Amino acid sequence: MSEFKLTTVEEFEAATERLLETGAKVGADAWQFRVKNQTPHCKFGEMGVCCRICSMGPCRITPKAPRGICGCDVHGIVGRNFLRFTAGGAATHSDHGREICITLGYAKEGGDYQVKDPEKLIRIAKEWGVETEGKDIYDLAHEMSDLAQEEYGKIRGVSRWLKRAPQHTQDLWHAAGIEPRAIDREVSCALHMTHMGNTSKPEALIRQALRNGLSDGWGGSMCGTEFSDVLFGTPKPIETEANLGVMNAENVNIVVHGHDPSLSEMICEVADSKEMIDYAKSMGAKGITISGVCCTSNEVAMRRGIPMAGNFLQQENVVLTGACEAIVVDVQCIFPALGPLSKCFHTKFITTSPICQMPDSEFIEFSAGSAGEKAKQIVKLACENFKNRKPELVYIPEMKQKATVGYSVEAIVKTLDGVTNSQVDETGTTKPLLECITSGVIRGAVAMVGCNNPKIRPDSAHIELMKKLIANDIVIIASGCSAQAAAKAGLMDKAAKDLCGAGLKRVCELADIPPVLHMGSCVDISRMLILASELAKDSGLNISQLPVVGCAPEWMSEKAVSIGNYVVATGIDTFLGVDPYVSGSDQVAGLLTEGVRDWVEAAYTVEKDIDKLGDLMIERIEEKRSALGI
Ligand code: BF8
Ligand code: SF4
Repeated sequence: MSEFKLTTVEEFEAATERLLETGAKVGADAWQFRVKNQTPHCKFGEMGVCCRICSMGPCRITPKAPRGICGCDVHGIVGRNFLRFTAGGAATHSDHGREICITLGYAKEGGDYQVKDPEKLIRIAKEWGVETEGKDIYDLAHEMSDLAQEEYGKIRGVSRWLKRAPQHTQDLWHAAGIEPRAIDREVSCALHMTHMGNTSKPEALIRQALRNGLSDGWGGSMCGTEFSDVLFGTPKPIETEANLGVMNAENVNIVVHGHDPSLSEMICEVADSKEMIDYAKSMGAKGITISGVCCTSNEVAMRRGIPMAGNFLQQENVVLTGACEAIVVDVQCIFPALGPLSKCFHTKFITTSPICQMPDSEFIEFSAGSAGEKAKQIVKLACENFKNRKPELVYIPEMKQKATVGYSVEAIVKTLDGVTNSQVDETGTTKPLLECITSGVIRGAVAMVGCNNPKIRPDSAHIELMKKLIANDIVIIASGCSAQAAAKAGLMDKAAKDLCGAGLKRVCELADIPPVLHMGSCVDISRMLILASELAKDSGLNISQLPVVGCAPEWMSEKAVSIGNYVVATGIDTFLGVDPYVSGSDQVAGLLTEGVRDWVEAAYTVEKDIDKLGDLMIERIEEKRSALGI
């Protein structure tokens, strides 16, 4: 048996260095160089004290200039900026969710898109009070597609998904006046509130930030996750691999990047056909390798075992291998840098969405109605590009790790229930997991999420924190680029159990799971909300009492702030390694780190010292255990 060893951040960096050498030969730029030109960053921006929402400004708050021209103080400016940041993230996740709801409307028997999980569709329909008896599954899919899209603009009531939360949580939201209404309305309302001459009271701005976050997590993102499962299947544990070594020098390499699985699913489907594999062979390749970057990668890894080439700050690296025939992107987290970079190589940079158009890309518009045909066009183009590869520029770092991914809530419940109950029951509960927690075999759980950010040595915070937490018998549930950092390091290999404390190691052995569970993309953080809700309901506790915290140590995007807000608003303390541009206002920072606790029983902690961040999480988990007397 070969000995298991994690891949270190130093090894990641050595591979990147080698790739940057290739880049230097062809005059390629990279984020490592651009970051030098952009630092030190503007202090006003970092503190959140610059306002440019009207053309009397920009106004910057200093001790000598304590108010903007309109008279707004620093707290109003910082609070407005924070709310706008949230609205950007909530809109982005939710619009992705809407696209999935629209795609559901195109599902048909034998079509490009089909209902792969009819049971889940029926379950959601029943939850929403829709008659399912005797109904054709595709008629039901179309009816649900309409209803889900209506969630974005309904004229009365609150999000349908809120009912999934424990009653206590729903009561808190009601009392705090933060139950999200129509999904689009909360984004509009946030932009309205932050227009010149509207709200400048921090408390009102932060309340709306939570509400807008909730419209994402318990609205748009939940639509995205749930209906993606209906269309593409609910993830189950599946083996895959991660890191650049998953690319194959002898094959046509297509890298899918972005977030919306509608495109990547179709590319995978088409690339798997004999017709396309033969076509690749006719172009001199041995076959086709699809790999992924960012959340699109998480989506297809969870459902198809498609390997993960890397996460956010590794997106340029895939092109620098010189072996990428096409990088095909849908939406979000895509570096505009890929345009000019692809021009230094033979790589085709293919944009596909009107939402994400970039210079120096080839735009092949993708839509649910013509999905199969467009996917075929893209895969063919990549195959034809194989002959343009410059062999002298090809270098793929031999670096990859095995990973078991696909831990949806359904899969976690089934896996753990299977260990304790000899008769696996389809409607299992979270009770076995709760027993592990209450007995102390597992001390608690951390939801590790979010991005990379050059402000933090890439992946180091994710990996170091995970190692520390699992050694302390804390199980990790990961998503987004955090999940990919774990997979690249080897923490999603079942053999990583040897790095755990004795309790968690035992659970990993009995349940045959890795200590870091891959729960999907960033919209899939809605799965974490459901898991927390189920744990609370099954234990009779409030979510805020569970020894569970959230953590985004390397976050960078507006989406991450929206996520942070809905995780906190759901009653889960959230730990950040990067400041959300609020240090300029003690009132706003105070609300976020303490004040909101009065409304939702949880708050943020911001700590840039990553080791300390880990200690603080462990401390919080132990505090919650003591409060419960466990
Ligand atoms: O939505 S973790 S860098 S890829 S924003 Fe983007 Fe951040 Fe990665 Fe997915 Ni989420
Ligand atoms: Fe300045 Fe007020 Fe205009 Fe902001 S809204 S730019 S603080 S005048």
